[in-house]
Amino acid sequence: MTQFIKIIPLAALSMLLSTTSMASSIDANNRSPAGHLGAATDVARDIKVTQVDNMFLPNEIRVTEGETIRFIVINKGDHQHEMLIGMMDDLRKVAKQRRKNPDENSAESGVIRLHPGEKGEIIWTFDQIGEIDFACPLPGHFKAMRGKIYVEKK
Ligand SMILES: [Cu+2]
Repeated sequence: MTQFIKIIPLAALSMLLSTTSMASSIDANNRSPAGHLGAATDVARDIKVTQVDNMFLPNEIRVTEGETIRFIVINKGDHQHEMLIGMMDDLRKVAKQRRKNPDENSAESGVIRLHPGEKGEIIWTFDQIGEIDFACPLPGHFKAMRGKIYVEKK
């Protein structure tokens, strides 16, 4: 019986340790370090992003920690393009899905698909300092059509 009681705290400790080491990519609230979809009422400023074949202009953007941005995205290319905000691992996963099924309707948050000449927007809140990626995950575009968002200290 004594032995049984001793085992429990050890097991609990090892569970705690493994949880802590796994938590490096996702925070305690299960949120992506890239941020999350924001509310229109929180928008601090608009940033215009133009899509061409196959590039974003600009492809480097600076924002401040906690800031909510309305990205106004215009497709000036001759092909469909998407804009997806996230950590590179997540973008790669979506790009892989698009290779399997390019016409699949995007269910991911923070993604927009535009036909040539179309305009759309993504409202996004940046929670943490760091480097966030954005890209067009469509097949043949993903390697070239990328950009960086630098989230700086307030
Ligand atoms: Cu594209």
